Amino acid sequence: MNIRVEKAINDQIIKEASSSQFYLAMASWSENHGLNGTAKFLYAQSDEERFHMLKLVKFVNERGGKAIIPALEQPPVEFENLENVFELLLNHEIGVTESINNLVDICLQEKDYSTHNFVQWYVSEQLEEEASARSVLDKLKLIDGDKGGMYMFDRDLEKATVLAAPPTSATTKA
Ligand code: OFO
Repeated sequence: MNIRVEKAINDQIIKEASSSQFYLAMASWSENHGLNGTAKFLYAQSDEERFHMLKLVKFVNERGGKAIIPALEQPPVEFENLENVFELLLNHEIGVTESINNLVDICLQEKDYSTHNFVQWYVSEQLEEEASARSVLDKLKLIDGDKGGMYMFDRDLEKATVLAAPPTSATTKA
């Protein structure tokens, strides 16, 4: 496997694993603040990020490279409020999108078209995740801390949560 592409995917593995940890911390905070629907949504997001990481691990190994499982920094324990949680989540996703775009660039520079093709799945996934984070944040801004609104928001988010299935190989859809 092309060394530069392998390194860029290993860097992306760190990002996906960190996303999973970050969202897990947000889920746990939400659960401790009585926001069970939000917690369910964020636990599912955390699982999804882990699947994104796994897909990359499997891809590198299946291509004859070596996936590196990283040590991770501890995510925050406290958040200001729910709006702050989703602002952080959106900003985090914007950063991950930049990193995926960088990976796409490297694939093109190295003429690694099969990895480029594989990475397109992440390009669309990032579009969806940014859109979803923006729409949740817009709702929270509308509610503006109203208790009744927060109750409905939390209940709606629980209903909207679809748990992701784990990939069995790099080419299986997560
Ligand atoms: Fe892995 O999709 Fe977001 O970060």
